[in-house]
Amino acid sequence: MRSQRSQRELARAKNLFPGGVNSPVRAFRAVGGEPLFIARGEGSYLVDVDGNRLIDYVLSWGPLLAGHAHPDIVKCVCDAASHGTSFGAPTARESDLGDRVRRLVPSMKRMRFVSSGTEATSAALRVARGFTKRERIVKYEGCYHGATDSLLVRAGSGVETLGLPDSPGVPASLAQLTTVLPFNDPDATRAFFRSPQGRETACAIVEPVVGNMGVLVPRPGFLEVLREETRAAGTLLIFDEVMTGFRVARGGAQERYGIEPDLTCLGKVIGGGLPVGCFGGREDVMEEVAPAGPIYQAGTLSGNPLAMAAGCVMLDLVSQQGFTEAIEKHTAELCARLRESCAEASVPARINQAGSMWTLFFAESDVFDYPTAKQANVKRFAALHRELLERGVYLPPSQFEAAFLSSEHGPEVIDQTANAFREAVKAN
Ligand code: HOZ
Repeated sequence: MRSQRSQRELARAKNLFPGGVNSPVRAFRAVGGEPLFIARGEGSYLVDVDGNRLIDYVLSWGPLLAGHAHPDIVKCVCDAASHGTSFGAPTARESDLGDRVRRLVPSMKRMRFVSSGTEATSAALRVARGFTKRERIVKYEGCYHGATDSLLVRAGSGVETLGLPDSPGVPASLAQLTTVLPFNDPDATRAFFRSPQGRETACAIVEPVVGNMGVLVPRPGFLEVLREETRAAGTLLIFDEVMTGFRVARGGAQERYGIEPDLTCLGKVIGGGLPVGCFGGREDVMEEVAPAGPIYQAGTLSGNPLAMAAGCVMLDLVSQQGFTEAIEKHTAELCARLRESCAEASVPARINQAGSMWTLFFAESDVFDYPTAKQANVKRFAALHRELLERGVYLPPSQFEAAFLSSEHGPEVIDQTANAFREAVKAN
C-alpha cells in the first residue's frame, strides 16, 4: 500500500496539531500504523491522498448512514450555502428538522439543536442537575459521552484506546460527583438507586447499546431495571443515542428496546455528515432551558442552516420504508460471513451487532461489559486491522470503537470485504 503522501501530510500536521490530529483515535496509535490522510469519499469508499481506495467501515465514526457524498445531501447543502451559511437567528429549517426528529423519536417532545454530540451530553447534564436540584450523576463503565469533564471518568473510546487514566485537567471535586456503575449489571444498578446516594442523584446517562467499548448489547432486563429504579429515585434517565440514533432502529435504541428515557442526546446521523447535536425529551424538563426557563445553554452556530438542511435529507432517507432495515440486514450478513471465516480458521472471536453497528472481538467468550471487552486480544485486532488495510478494507483503528455500514454497502461490497477478511484472518 502506498503511503508516502500520507506520511508527508502527517509530518506537516504534527507541527500544527497535538499528535498530528484533531481528535485522538484518528492517530492510529492502537493499531500500530500511521493515519491515512483522506482526499475524498465516494459511497462506501474512501480514497486517500496516495490514491488508495478503501471500503470504509468508519464512516466518519457513524454519521454517514447514506455513505459518502450522497447526491441529495450534497445538493441540499450547496443550495443552502448559496443562501447564506449562518444567521445566528431562527430559521424555518430548524423546525423542519425538529419535526422529523420528533416523528422518529417521539419521547423528544421539546429539543434544542447544538453543534456536536459532546455539546448535547454536557448540556443534558446541566439540565438534569438544574431540574432536579441535585449534583451527583451516574455513568456506566466503558461508556463514552464525548469529552465532557464530568463524563471523562472510566470512559471508553479514545480514553480506553490510548489507555489513559481519567483525564488530567478534570477537577477531582467534579469527578467525585460522578458514580460509575457496571454496564449490564441490573443488581448493581438496583442497589445504587436504593441507597441514600442513589436517591440524591440527578441523572443516569447511558449508551443503551454501547458503541464506545466496541459494540456491547444490553442484556434482557438491564435497561428495564435502570428505567424503573431511576424513576423511583426521582433521577432523570438520559439515553445517549449519539451513535445508536437512527442506526439501532429507525427510532433508536429506545424504539428497539421499548424504553422511554426522560432525555435523549443525538448527534452523528442527525446531521447527515455536518456538525449537529441535539438534546431533548420531557416537556416539563426542557421548559426549564433558557429562555423558557433559567438553565442556560447557548451556541452561535446552533441550528446552522447547512447542517439543518443535510439533517432533513438524512432523516427523510431514514423515514423511507425499508431503508434502515436493509442496512441492518446487510450488516447481519457481513457479520455472519466474518463469523464463518473465524470458525474456519479456528480463531476464537465474538462479533457483536446492533442495527448497522458491529465490532469483532478476539475473545473466547461473550463480550457484554467493560471487563469482558478488556479481555479481548487487542494485539490480534491491531494485526487484523493492518492486514485488512493492505486488502482495501478500512476498519476503526481501535478495538474500542464500533464499525458502521451505510446504505451504500451493498452485496458486492460485503462480498469483497468478506473475501478480504477470510485472507486476513488466515494471515493474522
Ligand atoms: N470519539 C469518536 C468516536 N467514538 C471519534 C471522533 C473522531 O476522531 O473523529
